[in-house]
Amino acid sequence: MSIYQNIIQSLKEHKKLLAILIDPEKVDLQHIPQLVPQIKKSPATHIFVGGSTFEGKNLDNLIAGLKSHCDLPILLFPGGFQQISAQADGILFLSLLSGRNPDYLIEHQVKSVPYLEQTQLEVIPTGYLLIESGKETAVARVSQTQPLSRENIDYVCQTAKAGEYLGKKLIYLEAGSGAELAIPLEMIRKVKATLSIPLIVGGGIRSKKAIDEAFSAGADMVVIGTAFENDNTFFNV
Ligand code: 1GP
Repeated sequence: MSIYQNIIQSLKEHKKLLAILIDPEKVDLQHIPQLVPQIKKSPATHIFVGGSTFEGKNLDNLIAGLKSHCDLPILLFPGGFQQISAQADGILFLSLLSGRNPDYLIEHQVKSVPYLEQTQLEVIPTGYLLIESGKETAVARVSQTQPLSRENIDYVCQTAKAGEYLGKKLIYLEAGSGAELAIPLEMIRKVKATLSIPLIVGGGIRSKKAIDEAFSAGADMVVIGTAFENDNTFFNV
């Protein structure tokens, strides 16, 4: 079964999904043997690998290291076309629908095709929506786009639905890594009600309570990066 079919199947069975995000700029290869047991002890169902500013160096080795110790599906979560590795299982093929920068709507995607064609990666079209979260985030800085307003939930719903109509298979509501404010629960609720495809929520979620609240509001998958990065035992206590 493909990774995407598995996600759909989990949702049918009312199972919630949790991805741990590994930023290759912050994890070195020697650290993997200590990191993986903590991932295995956690409730994670997926591993995402990527970052806004990473240039792709050592990505193959990092993913091969993760794979040799752990059998969770590994999905690339690329900040740019350089972040492609045949070692992963799939790729969230992101299009930054909240922004109006053609580079992140289509240019990186076009540039990535020759690299993707060298791999067997499962490509999952994903509408990526950056939402205002307090201070400027790395995604906004690197993509040179404005996040969508936290207040205008109707417009966020409209953007998410446009993504679904464009054929995206997932919608990702992103507050940004280390965001001051996570995605508002009311926004999760309304976007979920609008969509008939799975909803991923991430950015600024730093407690188990916040994870549960995001799930209860309607997130099908929650992404945890910084909280696990700062404390690898985050899920165990
Ligand atoms: C960032 O949504 C992810 O792209 C995770 O964010 O690092 O704040 O958990 P955090």
